[in-house]
Amino acid sequence: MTLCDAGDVFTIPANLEKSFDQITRGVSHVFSSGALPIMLGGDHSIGFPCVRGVAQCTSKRIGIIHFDRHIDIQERDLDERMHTTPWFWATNLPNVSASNLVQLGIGGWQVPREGVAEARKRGTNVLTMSDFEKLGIEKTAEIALELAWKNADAVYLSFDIDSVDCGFVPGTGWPEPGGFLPREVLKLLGLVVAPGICGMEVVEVSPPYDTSDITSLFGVRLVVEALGTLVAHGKMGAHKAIIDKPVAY
Ligand SMILES: [Mn+2]
Repeated sequence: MTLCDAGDVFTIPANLEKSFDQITRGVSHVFSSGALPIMLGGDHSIGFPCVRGVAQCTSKRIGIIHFDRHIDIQERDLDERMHTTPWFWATNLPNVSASNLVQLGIGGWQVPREGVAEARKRGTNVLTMSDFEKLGIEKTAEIALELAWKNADAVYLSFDIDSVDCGFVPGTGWPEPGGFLPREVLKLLGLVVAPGICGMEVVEVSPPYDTSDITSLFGVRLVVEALGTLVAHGKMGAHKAIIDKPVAY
């Protein structure tokens, strides 16, 4: 495969809305070229503009598989569309249905009631860490794929690093004890990526909080696992089939 580091999107961190517009432009530019966009956050607020960047290049329906300890679907937080809100806005997009949003590993100690109420109202698919423990890796992947791909044409992958137990990923803003273990989440990730993805983000990695770069290394490992899986299953480039709309800048 040919890899290209497209560099940083030029954002204004103090202006979320302007940053969102910049991120959407960057992602749609990469996606519409036929390349598979992989975004390294940044906090989880980028989930909305990243999905929007892909979604505006296609008339097809997009599902989302979301690894996180947090539900991230309340409308606003401190009056802003910040990192607790991306799926409220992403599932408002015309071709991104909440019924195709699958949220894996939910149940950390920072899951606000507004978000839980919104997820219930919209009918997103939540598999908590307890569900995962009962179901096991293969069954969880099977359910996630069935729901994310139901009447959808492509699936976007969002991976919040805090879905992993904080003992393995200290470099994050919301460290959560009791999350996925590295080996099991790498296997789960590979299983859900196997049928193909139309984009991927790894968010909430915060190098200033990290120790010996272990969180960054795990983030890289997630990307490598996804890319290797796409190649192994002949799905690298398959996302190009859904590009059917010109992008307006
Ligand atoms: Mn999170």
